[in-house]
Amino acid sequence: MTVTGDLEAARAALVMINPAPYNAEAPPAALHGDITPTELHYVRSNFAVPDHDGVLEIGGAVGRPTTLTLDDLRAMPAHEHTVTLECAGNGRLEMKPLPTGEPWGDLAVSTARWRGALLHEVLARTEPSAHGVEVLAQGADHGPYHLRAILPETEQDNLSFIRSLPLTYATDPTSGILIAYEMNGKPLGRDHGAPFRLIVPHWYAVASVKWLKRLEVLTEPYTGEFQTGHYMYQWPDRPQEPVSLMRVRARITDPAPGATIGRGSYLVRGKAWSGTGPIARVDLSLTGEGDWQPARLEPSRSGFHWQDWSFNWDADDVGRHTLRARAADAAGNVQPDVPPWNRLGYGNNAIEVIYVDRR
Ligand SMILES: Nc1nc2c(c(=O)[nH]1)N[C@H]1C(S)=C(S)[C@@H](COP(=O)(O)O)O[C@H]1N2
Ligand SMILES: [Mo]
Repeated sequence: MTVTGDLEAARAALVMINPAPYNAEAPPAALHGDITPTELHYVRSNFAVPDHDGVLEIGGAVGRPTTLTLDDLRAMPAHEHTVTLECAGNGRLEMKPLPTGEPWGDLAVSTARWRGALLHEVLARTEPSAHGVEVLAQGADHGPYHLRAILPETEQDNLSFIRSLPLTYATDPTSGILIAYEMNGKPLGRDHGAPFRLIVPHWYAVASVKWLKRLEVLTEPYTGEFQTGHYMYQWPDRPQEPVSLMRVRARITDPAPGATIGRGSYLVRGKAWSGTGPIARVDLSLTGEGDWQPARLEPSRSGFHWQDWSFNWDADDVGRHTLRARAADAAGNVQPDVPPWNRLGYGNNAIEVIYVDRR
């Protein structure tokens, strides 16, 4: 099978948002289980899938610049984390006026088992300088970029995907950041960052740099296009802020929007997640007007991935019903009623509303 054929097969079950660069949402079934099967995991790429020579360079303000191969990473202690990734642009389509950017519906979110070496253990080997402030992570992907928010004209023709993380966060063992080489028990596929990528739990997935090529310890904060141009919340009424931790959010996975179900008892189910703390509660509204009632919430299993919730909905009144689910996390963050509009359309965690008919 050709490489193109492999990619086509890997993409068959997804809902395409953009053919090139390839961006695709997950189908609703991606949220049914605890783990999203790899072929149902959403894909978001800013450039075409690159070739990667299999070598990771680590340098900058470090005592021991290093290069690592896949075998070197595999020789280190392996850790597996189940992590929910959500694109910061998920839900953009519901923002009005519609911001520029990929027109994501609500399914640029998925959960997989990621296995790899711990970033802090890799960095420790290179002896980062005491003057280091950030770690830059560069993907092997690059190309022309015409959506630039800050770049001068001259740099737009060949841009690389580069992000940075605070060094204190990257070297903190509790962050759980991986240089992952396996997804759901198999080597990473090309769309998901082969041969290895960062997985940064709790952060919007823009931080999880795919096709990882270079790590560099910096003594000054990084200010590239994907750090301080795009992936910034440009609020209409307050200073802009970088996109970082995922905002608290609940989704209803059963019944499906617009479904017709019978009378009597029905188990409404869903997922909830947040980058700013475990989910503390999920409430359901069945009237469209508040009257919030607590759902049963399953405890967080890994701390890095979505939690299940359910609600026994007993109703004998036929006709159309409005269901809303609202999550709050342990840090006290609660979902808003309307999308928190910002110019580039990030972080829409507005309460989901669906209609369901009972017959
Ligand atoms: N190298 C590279 N890494 C990247 C990106 C990219 O364009 N290039 N996109 C980021 C964004 S915006 C998201 S949402 C996630 C998507 O990861 P996935 O395609 O495995 O779901 O990858 C992130 N890592
Ligand atoms: Mo994203």
